[in-house]
Amino acid sequence: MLPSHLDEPPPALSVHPGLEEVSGLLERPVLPPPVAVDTASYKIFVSGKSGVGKTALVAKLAGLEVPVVHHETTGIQTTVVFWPAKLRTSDRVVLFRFEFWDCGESALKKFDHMLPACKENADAFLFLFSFTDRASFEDLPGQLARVAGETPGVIRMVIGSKFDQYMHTDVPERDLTVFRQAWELPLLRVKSVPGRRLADGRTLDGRAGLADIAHVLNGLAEQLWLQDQVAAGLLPNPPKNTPGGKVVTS
Ligand SMILES: Nc1nc2c(ncn2[C@@H]2O[C@H](COP(=O)(O)OP(=O)(O)OP(=O)(O)O)[C@@H](O)[C@H]2O)c(=O)[nH]1
Ligand SMILES: [Mg+2]
Repeated sequence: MLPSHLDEPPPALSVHPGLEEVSGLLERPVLPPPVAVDTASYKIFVSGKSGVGKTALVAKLAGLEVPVVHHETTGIQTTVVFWPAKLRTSDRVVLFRFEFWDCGESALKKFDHMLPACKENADAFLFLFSFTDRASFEDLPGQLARVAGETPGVIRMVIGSKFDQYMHTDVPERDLTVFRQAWELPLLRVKSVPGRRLADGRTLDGRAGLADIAHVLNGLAEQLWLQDQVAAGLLPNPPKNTPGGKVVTS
């Protein structure tokens, strides 16, 4: 099954939303015994202005409660999310292990060692802006230069948060079009709002939560897998600035 947000299938990868597990650092989800699983681990740095929704997004990706009040993240917070995907070329299942690095913006500014620590050995950068904060959108080129300027090989994805507030947006579609044409980066939209509850009124409805975030984890898995295939010489290099050779939107 192909993710519905793709215009065309990525080579060699088919992602199955609906199988994700939230696990602690020392565990990993158990899949049925006949399924041979390889684990592919990646470090992902989540970058963006204070209040754009970095912590909320990571919580949402991990299937956890989303903080509704803004509490500045006081240092670096890491969260591990497992995401299984089945390769199209074989029946092999790859268990993607994403380690998200979320650092509060004020801590990043205050302590010089934070940014290098977050960037070190990162496989992907997520650049967040908020649809309700024009300055966070205008800050993107600066962020891209600061964070990814010296490491052009690292996957870069742009994420517009607070998409549920689109009616009140400060970032109209035409600006996104201009940005996409200039940067040719994958651009996704998210709404990190508290998820639907089950009948008991308390427990989060995991299936509904998945529908909100599957496109982000699928997009990441595709970009990272593609990069690994290129690095291993199994696929030709995509054109400059376009991991995957095209822009993915959702
Ligand atoms: N409506 C809505 N609110 C959101 C969304 N994402 C985040 N928020 C809210 O925005 C506020 C700030 O979100 P955080 O995730 O704490 O922001 P942050 O980027 O981690 O900020 P720092 O840790 O200070 O760098 C919180 O009140 C969140 O509930 C979203 O997609 N929609
Ligand atoms: Mg935070």
